Amino acid sequence: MYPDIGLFQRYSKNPILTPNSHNLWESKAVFNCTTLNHGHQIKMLYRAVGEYEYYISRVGYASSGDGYHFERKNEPVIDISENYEKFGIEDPRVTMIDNEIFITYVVLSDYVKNTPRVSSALALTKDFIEYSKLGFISEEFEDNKDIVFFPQKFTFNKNIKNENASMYVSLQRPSSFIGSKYGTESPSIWLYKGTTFRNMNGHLLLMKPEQDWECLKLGAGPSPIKTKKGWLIIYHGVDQYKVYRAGAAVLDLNDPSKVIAKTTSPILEPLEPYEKFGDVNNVVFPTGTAILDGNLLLYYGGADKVCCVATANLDTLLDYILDPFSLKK
Ligand code: BMA
Repeated sequence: MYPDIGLFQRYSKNPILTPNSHNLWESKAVFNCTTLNHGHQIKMLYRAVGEYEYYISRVGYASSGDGYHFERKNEPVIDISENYEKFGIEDPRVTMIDNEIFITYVVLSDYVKNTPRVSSALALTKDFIEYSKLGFISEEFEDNKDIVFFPQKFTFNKNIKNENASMYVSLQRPSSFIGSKYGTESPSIWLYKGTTFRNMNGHLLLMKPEQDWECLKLGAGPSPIKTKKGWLIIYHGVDQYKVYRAGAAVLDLNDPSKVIAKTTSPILEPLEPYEKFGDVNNVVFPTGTAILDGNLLLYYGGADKVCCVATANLDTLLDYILDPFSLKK
């Protein structure tokens, strides 16, 4: 347990979503929720499990007018329809790029010797009603999870005057990029660039585990948030006992391959019963954000069972990441 730095206030009525026994598909667990907000209107996608025999996940939808009270749809909105996702659709992440809503998610295509073959896929929507599935965005069976896109394209070399110079940028967690050749001994967060989202071949190591609480692996959480001080990144770190905590970093606004600062202590860790006890104990898994009236609402899965929210003042959070002593000043 780390000293509570008091940055985030958990919502007193957490969890905000719990399993719904009336709908089989979401009767056992609802967690790892991702969000998009326009003012106080918040759209949410969440991972749902309805049985433990195969532990197959689907994606449900909920919406809110205040960030805390959500109304859910009775049917999953992204259900299993393709062969490559037949053992589940997990951990969606939403981002809006040029008026198109990108949804990345993890797909389980098969099991080999009880181990799932995992990749990441992409779906697009304009309205959270119709969704089109675009297939894999990682190598097939690459075990590349936690893919989130930046909400805008970047022009890295301003001298190149062609429209292809504008690039999609994403954070990814390719589990096989480890060893001396890769510069990291544990699965880490890599920054990928590409002129199309299917062709993101340019990659570099962005953040690797540095602290005990993140020593096993790191993975990006919600889509990066553009702020005056840089791109705000919230990620999960896993320790040797498989406790999941949230950390944060700030990246350069024009060149997100530059890490300006990264927290040494977690910003949120499992402390409440709904974070400590569930289908997987001791998990805080951040996947969504909303900015309301200068506050950052952080949505996260608690113990792979429920959806929760905690709030921090955005400026205080940024100041803390850039200078951890700012809280005490
Ligand atoms: C990760 C993902 C998440 C899950 C977490 C903790 O690998 O599977 O969906 O919340 O583990 O179990």
